[in-house]
Amino acid sequence: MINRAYIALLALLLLSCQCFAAIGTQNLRCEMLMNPQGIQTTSPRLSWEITGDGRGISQTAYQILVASTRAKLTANIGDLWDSHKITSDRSVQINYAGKPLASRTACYWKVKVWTSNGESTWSQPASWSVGLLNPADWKAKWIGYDNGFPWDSVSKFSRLSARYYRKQFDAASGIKKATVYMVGLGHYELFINGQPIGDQVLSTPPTDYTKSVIYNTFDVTKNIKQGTNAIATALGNGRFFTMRPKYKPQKIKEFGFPKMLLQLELEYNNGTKQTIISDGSWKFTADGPIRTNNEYDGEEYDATKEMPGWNTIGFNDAKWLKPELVQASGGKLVGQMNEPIRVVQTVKPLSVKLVKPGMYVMDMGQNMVGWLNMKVRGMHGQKVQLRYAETTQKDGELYVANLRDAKVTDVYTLKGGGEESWHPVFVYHGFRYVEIVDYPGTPTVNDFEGQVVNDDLPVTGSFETSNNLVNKIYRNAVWGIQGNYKGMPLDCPQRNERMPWLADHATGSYSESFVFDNAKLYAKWLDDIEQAQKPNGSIPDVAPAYWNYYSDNMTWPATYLQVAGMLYHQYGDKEALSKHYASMKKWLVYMRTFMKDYIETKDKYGDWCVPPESPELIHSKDTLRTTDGKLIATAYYYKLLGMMQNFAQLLNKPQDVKDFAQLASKIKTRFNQTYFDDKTRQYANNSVTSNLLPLYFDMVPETAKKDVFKNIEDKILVANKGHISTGVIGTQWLMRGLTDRGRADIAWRMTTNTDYPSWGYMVNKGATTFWELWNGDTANPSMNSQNHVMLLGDLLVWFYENLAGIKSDSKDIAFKKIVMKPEPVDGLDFVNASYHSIHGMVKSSWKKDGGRFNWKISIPANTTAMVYVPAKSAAAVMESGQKAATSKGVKFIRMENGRALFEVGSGDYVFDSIN
Ligand code: RAM
Repeated sequence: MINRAYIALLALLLLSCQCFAAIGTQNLRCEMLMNPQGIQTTSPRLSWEITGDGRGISQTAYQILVASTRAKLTANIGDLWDSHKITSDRSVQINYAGKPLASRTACYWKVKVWTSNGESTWSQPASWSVGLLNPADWKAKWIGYDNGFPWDSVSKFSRLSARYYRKQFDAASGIKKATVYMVGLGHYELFINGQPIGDQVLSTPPTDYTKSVIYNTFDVTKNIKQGTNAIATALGNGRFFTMRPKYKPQKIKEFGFPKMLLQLELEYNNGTKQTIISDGSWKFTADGPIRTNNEYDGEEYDATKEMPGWNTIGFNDAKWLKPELVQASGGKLVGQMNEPIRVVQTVKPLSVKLVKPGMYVMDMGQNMVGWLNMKVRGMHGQKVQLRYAETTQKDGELYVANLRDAKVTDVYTLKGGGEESWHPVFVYHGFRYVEIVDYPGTPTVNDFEGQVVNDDLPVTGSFETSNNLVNKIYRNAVWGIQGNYKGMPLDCPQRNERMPWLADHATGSYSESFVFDNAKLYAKWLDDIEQAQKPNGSIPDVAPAYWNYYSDNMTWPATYLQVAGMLYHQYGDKEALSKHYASMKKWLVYMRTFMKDYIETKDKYGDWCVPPESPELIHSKDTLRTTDGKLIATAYYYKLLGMMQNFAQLLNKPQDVKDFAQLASKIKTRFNQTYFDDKTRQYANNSVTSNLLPLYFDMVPETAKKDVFKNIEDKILVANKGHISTGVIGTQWLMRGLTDRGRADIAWRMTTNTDYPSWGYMVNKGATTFWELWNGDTANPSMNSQNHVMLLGDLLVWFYENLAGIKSDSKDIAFKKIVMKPEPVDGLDFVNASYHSIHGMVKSSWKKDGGRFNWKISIPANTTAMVYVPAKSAAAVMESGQKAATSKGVKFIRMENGRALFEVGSGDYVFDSIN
């Protein structure tokens, strides 16, 4: 019997754009992704999530309807696409295959599925709209002003005031639809009739603006009224007018003065159309309240310069200037496909203390990224100064040495006459402490609110254990990860750098996917990286290449392949591979030119930031601690060839598979001849990284694997007394490398250390995020951020895949088949974790109960799981009170290394085993 009530379809997801519509019982944080506007593709991918009671629900067929109006969809008319019933178990990443989509098309869609439990009803509808696909769709003109004003200065520490633009226009009655397409470089705020449009901040997203420029699309039907309207924008500098212009021009990319492009399209009920564009008829001024704004140095806002009503009708702009028609920056216009940056949460300060007359220091209790909203009362013209830092000095004053020459100072000038409330809009800060100077009266924690600003990504994971230190490490990691998302992943959010360094998020992107749905952010980053590739194939270390670093090493650019692989493995995003395959291959072919006799000679950073021998050092000088750069580069080349073979296979390129395999085999032979010492069974200097890379990348001869692993064990346990000794490279493979060979206990030991060097050491020293250096409390401040995520390595992957035991199968990717294999290491009593995969929610909660192992799991509909229950025998395992092997929907497969392996379909299970 078909019981429709028991199957609900959840989450219609347009993966290549941004749509999640929640249906059913679960409450995803997904509203913001619903109904994406102005996507830049004619073949969006559709995914849905099935939820239902009972076990073993699998999809047998689906039908998608896409309609051009809501009414048609309601009437079940798929005038754009009716897929009809398609026999398939695929429920994610289905390419739209209906009528060709033109610019501006609105699409409403829904899906129904047939499953092992019967047929579902139609899902709730969701929608998307197509952006402006052709350059000819744009009638608007770029406007700006390619100069500073007398109060501006263009120098190393530039001061450039915000520019304010406005225009009035008349609209007739009977507006059916109004859509505005907006680009403001670097940042913009947009208003219609005084109302802010959208809740995004720090938009336009950062790109290399000579390659691509992202526009936003807003439905503003409700904002336009019959009669006269005013449309207005404020433009800030962002990455466009760079933070250090005219300073080291060979290193820092400059784009020019802020500019904008705006097109407002009105559609009337009677079929007529009206378009309002940015052009020479606008007015502008730079003599408004934002006197300067600069990501490194801060924002200065003079409320005495406010222009009441400037963004509404009737404002007298007679003294304002005419903007110049300026050159486009050269980049292709593309609709935003990744989530916008928003204020995602608020933080109440812990304390404010007077440190010397007129100067207070406030503690937010958390190293956070965003800004401060301040309430203040005082006299006209009084100035309050806010300066931000991650730590304080002994005397309680700020410690700013590690921010290098970033001035990180906001200044607010009061207009007077009552309570004023303010926060900057075109800058953000990375800080825990704030110095408050010249605040009128006594500042209290109630006068300030921290606003956390980053890409607003759905949270995918939760992770909690019986070990408090591990929970703190996890918590700090989450703060670090989110704080470093700024439309691209950054290295750090506070000093005069804030650059999208590639290797910082190599395995990191994979770790982060367990915490946030980072699929679209990283798809965007792959585009950034591809756009940064030189014609000869070279890929930089920083992309977008705001800093001109094309050092041609292997490990930083390798991130390009690692991220593409992550998107495929975690989300089933095959487009990440197909779109970037040619560029990845080109890069590898280019790097081949630096190979001498199958050894890759190019390396720059080595195993960056290993724990140094003395506390003040940034980089170790001890050749026993560091790892030979060529060894690293060659091992990476080999590893990447393996990944490329896989990609080529998936994309049906058999000749490439062969070529890559042949080259890989030659590299392996030469690598072992060069670095492996048959007598000592060691690679190179026997550092953990030297042995780990070949072992984990499968380069070690079968007969030597045990011995090589023994060297790693000895190095960690004996020489390093259970401590970590790897840097940014080794740490990416370490925890999994140990666990795969049966030594999760060593990984656990390193995780729970609290003395130097360890993650726990950072926590114990009061860190609330992660440090750039293992010795971040003592090292030279010239490179010592307190909020870097690169030393996390594969720790979070290990938390989820190994401690919780939630992992996608490597062939049946994207959690279509799930490998549930926890490591109940000694010292850990329970883990409660969940991961919202693209197929649905996976849960794993295990606890040790006397001699019993109790494990609750949830497997989403339309997936299966291989479940490894720690047990002496299959007979010792119960499931929901039954013998597991005969329990409904549970199939015993075999015993494997002290675990009983079962196969299950979707549903909730409770396993109990007696050990
Ligand atoms: C530092 C960056 C980054 C790292 C590079 C090599 O300056 O902060 O973390 O990737 O160096």
